[in-house]
Amino acid sequence: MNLLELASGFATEGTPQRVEPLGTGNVNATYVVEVTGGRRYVLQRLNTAVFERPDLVMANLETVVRHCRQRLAADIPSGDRPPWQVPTPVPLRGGAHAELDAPRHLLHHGNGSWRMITFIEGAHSLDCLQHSSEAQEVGRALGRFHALIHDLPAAQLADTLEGFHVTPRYHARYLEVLSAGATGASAVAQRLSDPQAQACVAFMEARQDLVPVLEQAREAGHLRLRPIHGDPKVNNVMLCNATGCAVAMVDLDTVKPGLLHYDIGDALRSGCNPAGEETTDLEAVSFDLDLAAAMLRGYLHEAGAVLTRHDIAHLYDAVRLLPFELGMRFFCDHLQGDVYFRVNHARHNLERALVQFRLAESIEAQEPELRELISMLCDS
Ligand code: GN1
Ligand code: MG
Repeated sequence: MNLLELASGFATEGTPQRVEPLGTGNVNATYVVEVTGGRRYVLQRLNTAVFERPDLVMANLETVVRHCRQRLAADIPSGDRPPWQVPTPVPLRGGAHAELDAPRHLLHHGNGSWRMITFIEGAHSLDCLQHSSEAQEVGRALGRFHALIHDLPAAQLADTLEGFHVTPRYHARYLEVLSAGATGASAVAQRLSDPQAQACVAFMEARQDLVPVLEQAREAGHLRLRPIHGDPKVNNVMLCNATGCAVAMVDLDTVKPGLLHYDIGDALRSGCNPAGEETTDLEAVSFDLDLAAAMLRGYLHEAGAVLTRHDIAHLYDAVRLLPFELGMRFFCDHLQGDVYFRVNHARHNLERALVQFRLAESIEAQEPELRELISMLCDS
């Protein structure tokens, strides 16, 4: 079955005419489908090596979308901004092509699980930010999203990605892979012999104390779990073409209880490195304090009231930890032979890891300024 045939399994308003790859997601394969009449939709093949239960992913998505829609319906519209939009799953067309036990939004074909989601029209996303105005909107988007989902009951969501953002778990896995590579002539050992891989190993070894900072604060009762987006990287924020205002957050597969710090750290690590996470020019990688200030300002404008004294005290740690964690995830995946993140070439995940570690270093080099910025913004 080709992509157009797959697309026609869903109840679109019009007949699918064209399918093209969309975006730069590292996990699912994503396409945009145009139907007669001009409407567009997002078609995705879920990566079942990552999301082992696509049925539960779709059930969660339905729950999150329903909750956001109810909240938005009760909201007083703010006249000066375009309305907030929610990407919504499209049901299967009369059950066509679906296996009998498939949920109403999932099309099983071969060993793939496909779903369709509405396209946010009149908006675009950015892979890298250049201007403070963009960063402020990304911050507002995350704050708005947190405000929308803050009362989503955890019991309504299945945990479809256990251990997501729990840094000590990634670290434990990394240490296992590392020790597997310490002996013999395995593929892991061979990858570890590369000088850039050795630099990654040394970088992480020097920062072992960083690994448990957030989880320890959670265990001590200083930070508590709340519903989060989980993957708020900058290109998951849709900005209105006409006004530049944030109008949606997409990629809602990882919404579940977590620490707000995972989200805030992830938005800052992805948005405040103007070179972007796919650059191969390590010298160009740095953490931009002006972008960070604008993003935090935007976030606080929408959601500042929910941050406690302890939350604020751990913001710097979060901003430093998230690029470190992602670098470790990329590097570990490189050592294991790229089983999680989609890659274009054999060193791709190693290169991505080096970018994140360089970013973490840039954050460390600006620690006093960043701490000062956080306290200035949060105390005002
Ligand atoms: C993955 O699929 P995508 O590209 O939106 C990953 C995030 C990483 C991101 C880095 C479920 O997100 O955690 O931050 O790559 N998503 C998952 O680009 O692991
Ligand atoms: Mg994602």
